[in-house]
Amino acid sequence: DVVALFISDLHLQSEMPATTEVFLRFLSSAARHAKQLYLLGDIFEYWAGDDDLESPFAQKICHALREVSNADVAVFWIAGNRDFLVGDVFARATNITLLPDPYLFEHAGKRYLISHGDQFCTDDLAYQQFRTQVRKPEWQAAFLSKPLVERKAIIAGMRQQSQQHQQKQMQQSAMIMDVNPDAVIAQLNQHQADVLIHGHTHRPALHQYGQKLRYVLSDWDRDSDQAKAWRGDWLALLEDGSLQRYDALGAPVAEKNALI
Ligand code: OKV
Ligand code: MN
Repeated sequence: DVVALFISDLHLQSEMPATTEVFLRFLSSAARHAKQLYLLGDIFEYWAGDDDLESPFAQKICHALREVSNADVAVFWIAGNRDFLVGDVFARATNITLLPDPYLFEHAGKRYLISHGDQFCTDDLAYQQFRTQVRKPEWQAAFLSKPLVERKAIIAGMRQQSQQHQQKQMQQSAMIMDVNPDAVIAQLNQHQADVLIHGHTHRPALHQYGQKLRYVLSDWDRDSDQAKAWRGDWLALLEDGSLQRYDALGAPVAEKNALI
């Protein structure tokens, strides 16, 4: 039996329907066999505010998430750096439970810490500064007081600037900086956690620090590059406390154990 499933970094947006279709299929099949489903951030490419729930795209996702919880699967959500403006209205509409980042739970005598993962990328100082600002309730209140079209224009501007910056710098991969191992170990120790599960870096792997493990989820983004090897993994927590990775087709994937 599957205790919980973990996914992240789907980067869903209406302009890129292929990934959305794969997600909807996942929600109506594999997700139903678990007691709990954890969405660990960047499910949306961006979320401008819960007043955007009326769009056909949002309605489709919202309805599909509701159907999962109607099928007796508890759905939990940790915000990513692209969908941190998901709020209580969205949570009520979808019947998901919003969790703080990081969030700790216990199963079979082990302690699991789950997170989006961007907080561990402490070497990216500019990004951490931006994160601190946009996570402030006052900043969010001011931003959400702007009209939806204006918020979308601001986000579009940021995305365009970020793309231009990447092109200029010719370092596409450097945008997603990896976690800082010291930051990871500090959090694991602080929470006395045995296992950390996170996304954000798009570098799926299993890392080991002494007795402690760090599972990194893959992204699901296929639309942006059809030639890219298909990823869309999910992690399953089993009754015995072990974690098994599955590929998009539901086949078990062996971990490449990257020892640090
Ligand atoms: C994504 C990263 C740029 C890292 C902004 C609300 C806000 C969404 C957004 C804007 C930025 C994503 C969506 C981008 C990731 C970067 C730079 C570094 C490390 C808001 C909702 F702020 F306006 F409220 N964003 N973009 N980075 O350009 O695609 O992950 S992005
Ligand atoms: Mn992210």
